[in-house]
Amino acid sequence: MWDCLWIAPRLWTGGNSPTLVEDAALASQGGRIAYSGPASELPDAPSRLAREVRRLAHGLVTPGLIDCHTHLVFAGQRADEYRQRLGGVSYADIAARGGGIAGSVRATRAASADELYALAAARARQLIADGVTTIEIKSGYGLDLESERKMLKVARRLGRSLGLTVRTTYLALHSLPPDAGDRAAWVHAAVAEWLPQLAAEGLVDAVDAYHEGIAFHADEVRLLFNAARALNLPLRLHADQLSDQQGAALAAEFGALSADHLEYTDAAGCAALARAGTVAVLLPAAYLVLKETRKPPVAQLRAAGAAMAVATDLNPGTSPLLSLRTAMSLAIGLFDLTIEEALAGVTSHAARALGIADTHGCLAPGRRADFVCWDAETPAELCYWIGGTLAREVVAGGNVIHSRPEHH
Ligand code: DI6
Ligand code: FE
Repeated sequence: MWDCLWIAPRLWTGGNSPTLVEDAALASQGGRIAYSGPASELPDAPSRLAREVRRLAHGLVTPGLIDCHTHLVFAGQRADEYRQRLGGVSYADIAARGGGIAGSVRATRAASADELYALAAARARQLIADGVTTIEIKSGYGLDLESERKMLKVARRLGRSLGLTVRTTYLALHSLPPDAGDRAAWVHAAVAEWLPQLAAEGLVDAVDAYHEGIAFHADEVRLLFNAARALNLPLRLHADQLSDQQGAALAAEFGALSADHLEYTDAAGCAALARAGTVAVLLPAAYLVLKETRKPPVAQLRAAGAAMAVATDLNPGTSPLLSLRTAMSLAIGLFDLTIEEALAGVTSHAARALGIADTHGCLAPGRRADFVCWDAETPAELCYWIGGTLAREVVAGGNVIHSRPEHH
């Protein structure tokens, strides 16, 4: 007997050959998908197949959405810097004056774990309420062992208590903290001391660095990547966002899961990503908020055959975006992604970017039962409607983790 059988007018499978199934059925058993396909091909009457049968009168079922790049655990906000930037002060100037990431580090260090959890849970619930069932969460606003651990523990707790999949990333090299002292000694501590400890505590699913002129250089990123490799941890990289640092090529050289941003990546970098199977993660809200003019080379990535994902980059400085569907709309409107690319970018390609493509990102038997019932007729509507809440019911691991209150 299956745990639950959902009958829906339409189901979009996602995956390598996405299919739109009319008069569909989806069964879950033990948190995994037991059946996905036409209701007419079910082996028996629904009531004999499952303990519970749920019939949706209208709407569309898709895989749960995957936000593969967020910094959603932090305290405080930086709306004052937003105002300064609108007045013409640059992001780099604000950072040089001790604002920017350093401001979020001060607030995050000062917050208790419970305070940090409450703030982060409120943000995660907003993502979930519009269809997200998997979130990658980076540390990087702690920048000392104790505060990085606090952030990563909060991320793990979010996964446990909200019922969704959380993949943690130790963003070891985000910004040199004001109290760092000697730069090389601080980098050594973050890479050679804190990383193995946090990994041994089971808090690290991957590592990341902010590779940028105003942040960390290639030599420092290499130290981190080699240390992570020795621990068998996957890699990701903030690459070529504000300047061409040859970051995509560096990520590809190390076989990173993803290279993210990529505004300044050149043709060779695009080809390297494709060859290495490193996913190109596009973050259009950061581009919008910083009023960037240089766009990521989407046509070259496409031509090279690189997989593209789309994420919110939810963070207090450059991307205070609380809707993954809006990131899809922005990726289409600003970066010329197709609707199909945007859909793959928050499902199967996002799963690849997190190294969980075997279990997440499409509605095929054996995968985790993560899916969403939308007030929509077609998958295109997920990006066509900008913002709002279209998700009626959000299911993760076979459990309903969000139901939209109905208004009459
Ligand atoms: N990701 C980051 O880590 C930086 N930009 C980005 O897209 C900085 C985030 C911040 O300003 O807090
Ligand atoms: Fe980021």
